[in-house]
Amino acid sequence: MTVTLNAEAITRLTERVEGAQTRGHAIPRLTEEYPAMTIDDGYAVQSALRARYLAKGHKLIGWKAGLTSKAKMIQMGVDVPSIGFLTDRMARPEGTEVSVKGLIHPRVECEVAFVTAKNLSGPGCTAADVLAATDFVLPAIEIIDSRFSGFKFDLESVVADNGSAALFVGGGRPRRVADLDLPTIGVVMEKNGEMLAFAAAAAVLGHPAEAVAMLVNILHDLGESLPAGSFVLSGGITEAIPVKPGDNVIARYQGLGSVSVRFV
Ligand code: 0L1
Ligand code: MG
Repeated sequence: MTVTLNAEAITRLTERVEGAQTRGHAIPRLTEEYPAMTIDDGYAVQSALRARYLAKGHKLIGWKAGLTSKAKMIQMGVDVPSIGFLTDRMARPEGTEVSVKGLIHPRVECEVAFVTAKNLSGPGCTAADVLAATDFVLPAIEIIDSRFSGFKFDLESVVADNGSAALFVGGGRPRRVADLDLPTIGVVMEKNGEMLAFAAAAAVLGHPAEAVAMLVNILHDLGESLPAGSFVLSGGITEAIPVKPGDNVIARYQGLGSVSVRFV
């Protein structure tokens, strides 16, 4: 870990990001004030943010891998994946209306979610370790919302903003990984009846379990591990699609069913 910011700067940035997340207002990239900020500084802010939410009673339920497909990396102009934490307050039930009130410029991503049955820890966690520790997988829609103006950011800032995590919806048909050829699963994203994106799950680092292994290894660098019973979003399979109130989104997963969300 190469944390260069002092404790005071980390606290200031954490309060700034928390304010933007909870009040739903856009802020400039953190690197505008701290141009020498490192990715580890971003994770130091993210960890402090997590501690603040947990102290307020939010429950940590899992983690998300972000920027794990070439489509996403190209869309956002970065070349390294990231991770962020997920809490109970971010979960929304499938088939209900999801309010975008309080979000700045939400976008949706279709992802494979993993639910783990065994603890996983790094270093050296592999996709095979992840598959052996997985209870089941299910389709999910992640609703991301960068708190940076114009959805323009750098990796340092987006890591501090918890990888743009906002809300997520799991659904479809949970399946055991042994019964699936996960990388070949096709996913189609429709908005208001129009097909906007499609890809195979292999778009996520060749295999979504690779993204979960990457996440476990980053957790190790942060002094953390992934406990059994965690819910993990493995990363957007296609690029992210903007949404607004009135939009209906459906993500159809071959062999895993579909997840739908109506935004209000
Ligand atoms: O889940 C994601 O891939 C989002 C990572 C952060 C970048 C973004 O906001 O698009
Ligand atoms: Mg995502």
